[in-house]
Amino acid sequence: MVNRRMKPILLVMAFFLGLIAFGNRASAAEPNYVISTDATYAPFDFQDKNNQYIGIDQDILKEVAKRNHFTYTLKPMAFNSAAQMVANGQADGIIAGMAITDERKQVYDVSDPYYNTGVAWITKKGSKLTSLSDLKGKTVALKSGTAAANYGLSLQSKYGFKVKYFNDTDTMYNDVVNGNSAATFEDMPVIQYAIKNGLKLQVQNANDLGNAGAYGFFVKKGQNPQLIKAFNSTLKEMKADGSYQKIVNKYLKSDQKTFTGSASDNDSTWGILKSNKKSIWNGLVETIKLTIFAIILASLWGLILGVMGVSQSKFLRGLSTTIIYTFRGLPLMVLAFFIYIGLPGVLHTKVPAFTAGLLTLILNEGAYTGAFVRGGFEAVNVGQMEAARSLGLPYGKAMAKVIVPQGLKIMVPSFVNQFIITLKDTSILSAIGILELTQTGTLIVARNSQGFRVWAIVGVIYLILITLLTWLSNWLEKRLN
Ligand code: ASN
Repeated sequence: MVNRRMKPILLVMAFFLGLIAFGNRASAAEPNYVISTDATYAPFDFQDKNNQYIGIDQDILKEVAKRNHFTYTLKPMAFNSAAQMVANGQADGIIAGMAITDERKQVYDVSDPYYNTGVAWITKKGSKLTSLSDLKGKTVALKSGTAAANYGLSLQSKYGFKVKYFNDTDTMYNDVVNGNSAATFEDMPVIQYAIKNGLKLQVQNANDLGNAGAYGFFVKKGQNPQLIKAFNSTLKEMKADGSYQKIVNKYLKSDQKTFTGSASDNDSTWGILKSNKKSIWNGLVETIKLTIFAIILASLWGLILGVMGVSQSKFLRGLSTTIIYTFRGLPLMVLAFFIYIGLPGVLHTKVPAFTAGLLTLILNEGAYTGAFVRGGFEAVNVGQMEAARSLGLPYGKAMAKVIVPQGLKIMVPSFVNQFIITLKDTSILSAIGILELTQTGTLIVARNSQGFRVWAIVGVIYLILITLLTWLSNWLEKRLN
């Protein structure tokens, strides 16, 4: 029975794995590079309402690619992960409002500077804190892995503040706006832009910025020197022919709040939904895709682990227990980072984010599934196996014909539960830059600062999805019984 049912599932599985493997191939005509970026770093790197990445960095990068005849695949994510992607060889280069520092020069090769920056310390608008010494005992919000965070940390012991880390600039800003953190450190051009677009924060050291420096385009040390050369020569040309200035003016001189800020979205929930429908739809599709693949493949993997767990072989039982123990014990995000950011550095291969995310889900959800499948088989009365064997059925046949069908029935509620958990767990994969629903929400909030409404919308969509999934599972459950 299982075999007959498994055949089409295996075929579908093979087809989709093929799609994943080949879907990311670029055309052979022009070289294709993987470039990572910070997903929410206006005015340098952010998304417009049509899901397109825009900003000073993005416009320059587009021009560099065009003039040097290459294409690129953009990987937008949290800055810290984006930088690690390059350090580990997962990405060929990074443009992310990334400051040129001596430490970074040890790990990366860097282009000529293209934009001046310096670190500001920032409080809520109208705050009574005006000197760094006022921060004693207070909490300061920092963004992981950034030059601004390092600058903040260098002042920590002198001024006696506590620190708290965030992955993206907007969540960090919000922590200060909401009064959870007293201050934050961020690059001047970035905070200036946010304030201009209505964020209720205030720079305290406008005339005395920390670590004055400049942004550059980075590649891993010793690799892709042609990209640095291309960037530098195009930057020079663009400065000479005025196109560089035009890009800067496009984002900084416009008086309208065209590119970010709540003014560009109608502030109502309906308005937000309407003006972001395309990106929300794309995020939803990605979440559904991940969930479906993960549910099918993790269930199969879990079944295999479960069958191994009750097999006659001590070795297989031990192997199953070890795999379940390991992958149930690892937090999902750690596993995702390990597969996406850690492994490629050692294996010298690039793993597409979707594949890494899917593999993470299969290993994690599969381990949970394996545990309850094993339990389900064990729950089928031992007498059943003995009876089947005494009727002359070999072990394999007895399993397939007697134990598995009964065990599966016991497991159905656990499967349904696991499907729902899998759907919710896809949101954790936003951390490796998969543009699913949660990451889509992050990007929209980065643009319109409407955290309450956007997260309410995203939450309701998840609830609808879970309701549909539950209905579907219940329907399947009835059919199986
Ligand atoms: N400005 C940051 C840095 O240089 C990068 C970023 O947050 N996108 O570290």
